[in-house]
Amino acid sequence: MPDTNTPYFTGQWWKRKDVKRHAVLWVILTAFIGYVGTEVQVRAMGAPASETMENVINLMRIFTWAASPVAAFAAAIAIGALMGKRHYGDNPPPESEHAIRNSPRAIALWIVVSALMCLFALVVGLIALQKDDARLLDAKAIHINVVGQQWAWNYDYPGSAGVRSEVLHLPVDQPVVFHVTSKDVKHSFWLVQLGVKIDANPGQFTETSVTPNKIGTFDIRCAELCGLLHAYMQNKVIVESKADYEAWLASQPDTGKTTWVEEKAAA
Ligand SMILES: [Cu+2]
Repeated sequence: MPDTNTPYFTGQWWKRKDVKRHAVLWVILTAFIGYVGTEVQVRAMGAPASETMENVINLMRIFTWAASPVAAFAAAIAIGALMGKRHYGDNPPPESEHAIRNSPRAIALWIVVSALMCLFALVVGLIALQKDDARLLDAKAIHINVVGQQWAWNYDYPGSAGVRSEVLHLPVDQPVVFHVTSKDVKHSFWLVQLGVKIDANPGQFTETSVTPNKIGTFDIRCAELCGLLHAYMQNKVIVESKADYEAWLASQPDTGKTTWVEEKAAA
């Protein structure tokens, strides 16, 4: 017969040793998962070069810190169970019928908290998406065609009568709309520090936009496994002053090429 004076039976579950152990683990793991999921990742991606990327980082911080207690709770139970006293036998230990498991209050709290967290993520996410869509309609934006192929990106510039480059040039503080497609398989166009990533699908155009706000050289990568040399499908974007951008555009040979899509339509 178990001792019914222990916290297992008096309803004072918070006094239980294993509950305390799990609580400590929970706090430590929340901090660890939150920190790795935000600061370590943010640092690996480099300083943001657009407001879009600043928003991405903010969203990442909010979502990760909101989710890390949940992930940490499951991890704390898994790790805590390994650390605790083992129970051997065919039947559950007598103390397994405890207050939390059968408490309607605990179950209701858990359901309400998770539902609120899902709702929060949905609303914040929809607001962020809506901001991106608004930029696509900016009348001042310049439009650049982006074509992915195994294993490089090509850019066609507007109003340039056929300037095509492999390194992307952009004027600073100027909204840009990218029309992205692929010549062969699926790729994903990723401007790392500008916070833009969108699929490049063959036979289809996807649109995305950004306003770079920092002069410098930033990374472009393919973010969709697209074949043998996928890992090498990376290049640079040079964000420069409007004058430098226009000088560069004027210095490029006029290939007379139309955009790849127009080429295909003409063939
Ligand atoms: Cu790829």
